[in-house]
Amino acid sequence: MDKIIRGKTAKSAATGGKTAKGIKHVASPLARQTLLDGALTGPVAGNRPIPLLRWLQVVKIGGRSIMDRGHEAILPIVEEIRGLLPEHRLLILTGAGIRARHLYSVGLDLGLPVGSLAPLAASEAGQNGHILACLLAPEGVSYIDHPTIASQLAIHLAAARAVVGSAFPPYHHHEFPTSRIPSHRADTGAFLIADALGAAGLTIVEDVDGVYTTDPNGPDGKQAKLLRETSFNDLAKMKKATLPFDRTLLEVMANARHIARVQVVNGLVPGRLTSALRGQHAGSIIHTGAAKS
Ligand code: GWN
Ligand code: ATP
Repeated sequence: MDKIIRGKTAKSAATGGKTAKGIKHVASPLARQTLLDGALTGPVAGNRPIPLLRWLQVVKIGGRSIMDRGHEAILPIVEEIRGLLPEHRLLILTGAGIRARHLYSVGLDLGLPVGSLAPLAASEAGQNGHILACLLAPEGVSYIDHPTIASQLAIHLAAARAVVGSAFPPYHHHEFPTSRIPSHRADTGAFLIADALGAAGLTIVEDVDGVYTTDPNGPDGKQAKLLRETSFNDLAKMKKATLPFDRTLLEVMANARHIARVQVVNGLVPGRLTSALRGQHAGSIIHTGAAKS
């Protein structure tokens, strides 16, 4: 007997009830269902998606913490990335840094809405990516734009061991209006793309040894304790504490499908990024919501 779905048989619900000969019906378990009822969509849409690029390592390079420091910080990390290329295939994503902070202050002073500020700041992340890609060009590394990351990443990584892109998500005028400063910035963007691709991992490169109980460079820095291992949940409970990444990263971590842990490492200390990509504990490991599934 056919299964009953809201008073109809499964067969008639899927076909819209039409049975006339010669009409080709496309059966779909979501046909004629509301997409708003999790109990109905869950069995169809709740499964873990296939990982598209499970061999990919995503590395986010801090805009303010690394790129803004110029050659003293950039050249050693470029050298370290060169050494990593034979071992890993990398999507290197850059943050926006100080130029975006300046843009925010000018834009906010003029009253620009958040959806106008988001692409302005994002373009600074792209510029940092172009800089990094130029330095890695001898190794065959190029900057690739957002649409290319979306649709042609695999072919580019078949031609080169790594590519560079902007870590900002392309939300633009769709940015959430919760804050006047775009809330989904480079760390959130790097996580979203890494999780969407089913990458092997995400490493966030900063200028501190990891996530501390409080900003180690802030007024209470002396009390700051390094959290070598923590979770998105525990960090979300630290409501007053600042973090070395966008707070929305914690929200997207909660709903992660693939990336079970993120490691935050100090890019000013040679070897930390290499250790992290080799699976070693080199900074702060943050467990995400995907860890339990
Ligand atoms: O310009 O450096 O991509 O990869 O968010 O949008 O503001 O754009 O508005 O493919 O689409 O400035 O032009 O710029 O950084 O984001 O890119 O060089 O439409 O390759 O044209 O999603 O790079 O840029 O800034 O990333 O983060 O032309 Mo740039 Mo960014 Mo390039 Mo991209 Mo935005 Mo495109 Mo886009 Mo816009
Ligand atoms: P972007 O890529 O967005 O330009 P970034 O990731 O390079 O930025 P910041 O956003 O400035 O850099 O984050 C790194 C800084 O965060 C550190 O230098 C540190 O002073 C600060 N910070 C704030 N709270 C913490 C915390 N709880 N633990 C560690 N660092 C913290």
